Amino acid sequence: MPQPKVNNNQNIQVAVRLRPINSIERKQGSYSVVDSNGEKKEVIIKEKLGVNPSTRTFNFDHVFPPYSKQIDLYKTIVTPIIEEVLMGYNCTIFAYGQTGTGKTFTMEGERTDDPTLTWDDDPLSGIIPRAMANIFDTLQSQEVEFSIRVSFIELYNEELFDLLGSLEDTLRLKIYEDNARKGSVIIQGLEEIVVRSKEEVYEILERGAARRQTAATLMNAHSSRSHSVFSVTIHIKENTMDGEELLKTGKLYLVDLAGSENIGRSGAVDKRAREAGNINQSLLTLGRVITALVEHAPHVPYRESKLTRLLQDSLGGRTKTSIIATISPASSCLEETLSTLDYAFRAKNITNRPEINQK
Ligand code: ADP
Ligand code: ZZD
Repeated sequence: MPQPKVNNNQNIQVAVRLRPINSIERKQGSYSVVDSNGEKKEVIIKEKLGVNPSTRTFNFDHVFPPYSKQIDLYKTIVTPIIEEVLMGYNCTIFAYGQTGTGKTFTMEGERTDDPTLTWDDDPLSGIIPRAMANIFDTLQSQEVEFSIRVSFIELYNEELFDLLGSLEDTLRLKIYEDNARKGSVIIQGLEEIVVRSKEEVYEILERGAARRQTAATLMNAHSSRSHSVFSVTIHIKENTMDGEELLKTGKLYLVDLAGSENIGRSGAVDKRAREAGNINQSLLTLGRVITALVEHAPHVPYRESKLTRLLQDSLGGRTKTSIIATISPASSCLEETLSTLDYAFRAKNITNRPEINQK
């Protein structure tokens, strides 16, 4: 008899992180128009001030107020995701928001200017280094065989660059459909680095960050227009109680998206940006894919950009997906903040059907 299918559908989880107002914004006469309540998971926007004030409240799966620490965001959002990756799920975390709101601060973090601090106890380190340390610490404490590979790519102007590849290569990569696995792609020539211990992590990250810096200078590229995708693939061989071998594969994508400032509230490209030729095909297509999924449209335009081809499975597929939307409290950013919140709120309606990769 056919088994009744268990419902393992899961919506995309959406968190919002509000950064502190900074001295530049203060100096320019900006004031805070955003309040947040971490406990109630609310973001409150003061749309109109003065005698007739009005506010708008948005609810999310998690809300991180201005002085939330990197470790708190990590524990709340990422720790459970690492457990799922180690169970054999594919998981993706996107950072979405206007340039300058903290996407890179959240995904990568920064180094504290204190030579006595090592990378793995730097309070400013972000999701990528913490996830790598967390994965090694967890697996090394278990009696399992495992291997870990990472890749780090940058997508700029619909071209892929390998941030961990050998320097002689031109570094431009091509994507192909993977005929063996529907909805996934193969990036030809992509360097996947085997990481054998926690001690090897930092020099790999350093190499990626340095390479990106070089690429930005060479191409005159603004990092605000590029997407970066860090991936970790984990293979685990486990012996079950009854002496069987269990092979699990988990994959984690950590995606720092291009600045969302040219995408209007309707999801269309802002007219000025279009005229200036600043159309980010991948970011635009991501918005269209989200719209199609939310509206249950018959056709989802995954194939219209590199980013959505690469991350197709994270959007309506079998991956567990989370979005961290980053916003500024400044009055000067109000329009963009509302646009980011609308976008993020809509994405909560996307359902994925996560499946474990296990043999
Ligand atoms: P984005 O990647 O969105 O363009 P960044 O991560 O580069 O933004 O952040 C812009 C600036 O704001 C940086 O100087 C960063 O240190 C600071 N910043 C961002 N988020 C926070 C935060 N939550 N707390 C403190 N400083 C932050
Ligand atoms: N956000 C910094 C890198 C940048 O834009 O260059 S911070 C983290 C993830 C991926 C790559 C680099 C890092 C980063 C770092 C900084 C300097 C040298 C190597 C790595 C970092 C920050 C804190 C802890 C570990 C790594």
